[in-house]
Amino acid sequence: MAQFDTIITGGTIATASDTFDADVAIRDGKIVALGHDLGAAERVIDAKGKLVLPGGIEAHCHIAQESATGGMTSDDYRSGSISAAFGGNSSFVPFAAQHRGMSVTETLDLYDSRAEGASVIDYGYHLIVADPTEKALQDELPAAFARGVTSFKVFMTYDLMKIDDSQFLDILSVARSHGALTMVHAENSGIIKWISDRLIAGGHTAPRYHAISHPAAAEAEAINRAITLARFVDAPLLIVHVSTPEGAGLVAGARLEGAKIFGETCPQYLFLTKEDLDRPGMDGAKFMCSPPLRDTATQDALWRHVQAGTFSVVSSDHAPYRFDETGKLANGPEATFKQIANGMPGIAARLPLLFSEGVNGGRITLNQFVALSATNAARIYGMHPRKGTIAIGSDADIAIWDPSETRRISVENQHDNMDYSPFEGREVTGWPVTVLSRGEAVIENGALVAEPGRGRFIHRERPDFTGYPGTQTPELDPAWNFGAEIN
Ligand code: DUC
Ligand code: ZN
Ligand code: ZN
Repeated sequence: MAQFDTIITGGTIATASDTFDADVAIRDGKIVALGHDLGAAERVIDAKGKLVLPGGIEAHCHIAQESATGGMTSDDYRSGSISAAFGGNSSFVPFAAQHRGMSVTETLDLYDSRAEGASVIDYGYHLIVADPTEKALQDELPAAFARGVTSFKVFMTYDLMKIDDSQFLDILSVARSHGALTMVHAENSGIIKWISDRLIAGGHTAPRYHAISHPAAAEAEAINRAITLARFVDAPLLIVHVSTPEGAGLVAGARLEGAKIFGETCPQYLFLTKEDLDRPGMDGAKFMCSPPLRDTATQDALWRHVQAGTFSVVSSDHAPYRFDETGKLANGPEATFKQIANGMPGIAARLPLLFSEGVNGGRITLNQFVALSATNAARIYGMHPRKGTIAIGSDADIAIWDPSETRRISVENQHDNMDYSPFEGREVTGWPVTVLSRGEAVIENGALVAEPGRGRFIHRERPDFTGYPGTQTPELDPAWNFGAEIN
């Protein structure tokens, strides 16, 4: 019997810190040796001229998720995971969305039933908390943490999802005491409502007004408040989908001051602009997401923050709603911008776009690409070093990239359940050709070779913040005993 199950030979390995030529030996789903002339294997994958990278971790995507108003995403765990794998990902962490009236346990059970038997890659969930009852705070969030769901997301906007500041503090405090990471959709609800009401009353209902109704000020105010609340109780916080220089600047400033504040941005804010909302008819609806697309000056500023390390992750925010009556047009062809589902697909486009414009375009190094696409997510979401790196003992979650293959992104090569791609026609150089998950091929030379259901739930651990900005002294001592005498 051969010594190894698989050896990947002749490639160039890159991790978040190093780039080197070596072979990778895999046994029982794990990386067991790195080097040259490693020995015999059942299967040899020739990676000559290719890059051998940690498989991407898609840490922000909406899969088999219904919105608070009932709309369902077009991708389930089967199609979503297949699309993710074609895009160079070997694991993903969609959301399990609690809606008001649902318990946390019920929510997680529901998503287990949606994911089990369906995914081709490993998966976890971030828990969206929309109903932080006493029972949820006392018992259910700690139970979710023990169940391997170690990140919670909250919304500061959307009437049926948003929490108020004191509820936010409750969740941050519970997360802190268990070592969980809180994530936040930070936009000021009042500003958005105030402008939207006036726009609609004035007959300004087309998709383009979506961007006007979600100004940069709404994002900046909410990010500032979210960071202030997190710092007040010394809780780590990640701001998802940062779309403005103002918001990114607040994240960068807090990090410089030593707070455990993390930021995420998404390809749509780096590659698209609000001009796309002006497309004829309702076509602009395809480009509606929240926060909205901005302008080219914003793109440049956000790239600089990517380069400077403000953002720990670049995620797709894949929120797939088809351009038909099941999705964007559910409220008819005359729907106002308030009645159109927010979000766009991009789970398979994220890494090719980031690689092409980032690495081949000279904006970031290959090692930064690995950090932004896999390693940082693994660390801050409690999966490192099992996932997100190429090291002895880690899961053999590997994407083999052809750095010089040029493709055009099209809905046809995204493999999701969508009828459009917002990145349609865009040329990219660099393409993931083979993806392994725990040593098993999921994508091989551009073809799907894995069965739905092989993906496993990732029981995530406490996030690892080593090497990130350090602790601060909070104004409120987090060990403060609410029952005790206060001096
Ligand atoms: N927020 C997200 O994170 N995704 C889609 C829409 C939204 O508002
Ligand atoms: Zn959001
Ligand atoms: Zn999202």
